Amino acid sequence: MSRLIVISNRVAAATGGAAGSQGGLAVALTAALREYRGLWFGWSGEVTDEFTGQITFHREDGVTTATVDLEEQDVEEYYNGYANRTLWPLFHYRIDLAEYERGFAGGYQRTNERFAETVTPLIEPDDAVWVQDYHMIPLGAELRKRGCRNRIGFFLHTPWPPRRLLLTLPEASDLVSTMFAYDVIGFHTNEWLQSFVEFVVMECGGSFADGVLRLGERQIRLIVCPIGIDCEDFAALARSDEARDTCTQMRESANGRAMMVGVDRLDYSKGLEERFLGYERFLIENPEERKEVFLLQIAPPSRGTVESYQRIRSALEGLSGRINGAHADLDWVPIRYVNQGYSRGVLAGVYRAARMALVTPLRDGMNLVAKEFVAAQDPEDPGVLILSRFAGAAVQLTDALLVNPYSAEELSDAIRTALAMSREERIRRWRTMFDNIQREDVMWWRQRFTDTLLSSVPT
Ligand code: GDG
Repeated sequence: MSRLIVISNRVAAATGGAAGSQGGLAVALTAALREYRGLWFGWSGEVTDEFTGQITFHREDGVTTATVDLEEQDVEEYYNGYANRTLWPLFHYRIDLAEYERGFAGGYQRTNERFAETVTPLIEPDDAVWVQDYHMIPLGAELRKRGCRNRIGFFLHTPWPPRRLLLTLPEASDLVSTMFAYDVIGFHTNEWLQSFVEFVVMECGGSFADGVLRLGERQIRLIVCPIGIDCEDFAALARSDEARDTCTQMRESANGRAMMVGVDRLDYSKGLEERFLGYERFLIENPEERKEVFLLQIAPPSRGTVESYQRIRSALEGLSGRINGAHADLDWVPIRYVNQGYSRGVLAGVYRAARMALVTPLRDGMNLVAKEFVAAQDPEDPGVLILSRFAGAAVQLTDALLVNPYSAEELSDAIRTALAMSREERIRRWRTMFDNIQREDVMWWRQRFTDTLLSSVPT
């Protein structure tokens, strides 16, 4: 049987697979690596004076990781630059925030070449290679240049932008052409897949039929493969002592009020400002109900060295301060805005204590928080999920209250609907969503991808 080589920007530590310590993605990929053997390769997160390509191996619990340090300039141009200041905003439809710098593009290419050069000797002839995400789009082509004839798959965790937006990237066609080195490419939704197809057909002269995209001699199998969570483990975590204690503590501090919860990396794609404004609208439109609710927003900072992230952080501090200043009373504050991360057990308890979740990204590849919230609910008395139509998760979770996150009115209406929803309706909606999350969990996701990859014909 083939070994599996997973390649991603960062490598998660293999810490035994308990849902309490690892995210779902790490659980799924380490499980896959245990099954197929193989290894997980990526950046160590460390900076070195001069790139040497020296690999640090680590073996734990049946999983081998191989990491490499990068130079400061690589981190600036490849990671903080092209990945987080060019591709991330562009792929989330934010061309107003995207920075198109030749230096970033060059650094991205160079670093991908370095990754390819370093990992090539680790790849054996029968291995299947699975590259993850927008940091590493040209990696497959770089591996091919170095003689790699293995099956190589690529999975994109973000949306794929519409053709006309992608055209704002000067090197878009070249970047997309490199993707023909892959045998299989997976997207969370058909919408992202179709945008990719449209670009290749209209801009590169490719053709598409029966899930296969062709360009010249090359062909790629495209699949829709929505990522899931470790549903059973997360539901069990929500019944753990840590989660129960958190749930009790949150309910006591809510003092009979309905808690709404948001949990997001502090990122402009997550729609936090619009969420706060929608909630404020609810407070203004429903003066009799406003002191019956409060919003707990957990938003651990991310990518803090990038200016657009510093701006969103200060914008949110200003907005939450203004809303609290305008509406708070002696015994009530409308928004509890928390800028730190918590353990997954605590998060599970917070989700379970909440009457509703506000998951309202402006654009999101999938959104795992929506699924975690559903998995953590008490089946006898579940909370309501308010979910953006523009998250990939909305395709599967059609029984959420789906909203346009840009519309403060829709958000306000959805909060009112959620508060008034009968227990029967909450249970009915929750059941359908939970069944989906249980069926199409993270193991299902990686199985669907690796099955497709392993059944593809090697180059
Ligand atoms: C990308 C795509 C796609 C958050 N706060 C804490 C914490 N988290 C965890 C959540 C969840 C994860 O981080 C966030 O996942 P999302 O899917 O919501 O968003 P991204 O980070 O943007 O992920 C996204 C995903 O990749 C997978 O393909 O769904 O669309 O953008 O698991 O629980 N975890 C802990 N403490 C926190 O305070 N422990």
